[in-house]
Amino acid sequence: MNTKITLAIQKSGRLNQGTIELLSRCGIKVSNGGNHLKALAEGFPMEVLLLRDDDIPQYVADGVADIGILGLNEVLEKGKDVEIVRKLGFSRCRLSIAVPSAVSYTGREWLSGKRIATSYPEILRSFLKENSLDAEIHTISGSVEITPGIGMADAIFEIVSSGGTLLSNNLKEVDVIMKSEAVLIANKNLNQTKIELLKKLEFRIEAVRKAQRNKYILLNAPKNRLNEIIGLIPGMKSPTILPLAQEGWFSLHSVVNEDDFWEVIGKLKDAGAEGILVVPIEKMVI
Ligand code: PRT
Ligand code: ZN
Repeated sequence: MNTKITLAIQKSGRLNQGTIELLSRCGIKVSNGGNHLKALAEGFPMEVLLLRDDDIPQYVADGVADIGILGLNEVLEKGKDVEIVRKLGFSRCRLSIAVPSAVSYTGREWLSGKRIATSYPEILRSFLKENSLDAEIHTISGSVEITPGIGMADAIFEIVSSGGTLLSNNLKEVDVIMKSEAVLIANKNLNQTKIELLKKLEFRIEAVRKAQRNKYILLNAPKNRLNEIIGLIPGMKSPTILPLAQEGWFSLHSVVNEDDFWEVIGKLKDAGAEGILVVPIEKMVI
């Protein structure tokens, strides 16, 4: 019986580096495979298929690959029958409507009767349907942003990340339709052995993601304000407190969530904390 799980990843492009990095943090080393379709993975019973991202949903739906990593936008566009297992937190972008800068976009009804260029016709189609809008969809693969400038479209529906491409084409983002990031997808009929392997992989990914979302914080606190300072740190359970050689001072260690980070740091300083050190966490299992 095959005791390996087959993972499909993008061969080259925007997702490739983030995917290889995530796997590496999970202790899985993937050789780049040269020109080959298959690559070997070390550190996990896994076989890796290197594909164009467009092909990954079909491979996973058919069971040629058991699982895959690609952008949520591509999964939704292809509409294949696969399970979206979890978000992975990299290759973040959004799919937006953009119009020429001079246009006054009054709201979604402005799109009625207009020509919209996109490389995501299916996502656009369902958005138009949901909003009862009737617009002409022009499907284009690549350089969608130039189409309004050459009179081919009135608006575009495209991936936006920094917004630089829109700006350099005299376009403005007027409506964010969906947010996307890399996701892990799976075939819906995995056997028990493969389900177990997927769970093991998810466990590793979760530990890496948690670590990425948190920082380890060390600081010195005067005894008379210790309780106040402890109260400011939403730690894992409770912070570690160690006495310093200097009388009346303690060293305090804890974990702070990325979202609360700057606010907490500011409050700690105001409460008399000194020598604050913030360090990245490699893995986190709680
Ligand atoms: O060859 P293959 O088919 O595998 O790759 P691809 O050319 O289809 O895709 P690729 O590698 O360009 O992108 C893969 C995935 O990365 C996408 O499906 C998204 O999920 C994600 N992603 C994240 C992006 C971007 N950011 C991005 N900025 N995909 C494309 N872009 C393009 C966008 O199309 C637009 O033209 O970058 C431009 C906008 O960028 P800003 O920064 O100027 O706004
Ligand atoms: Zn592609």
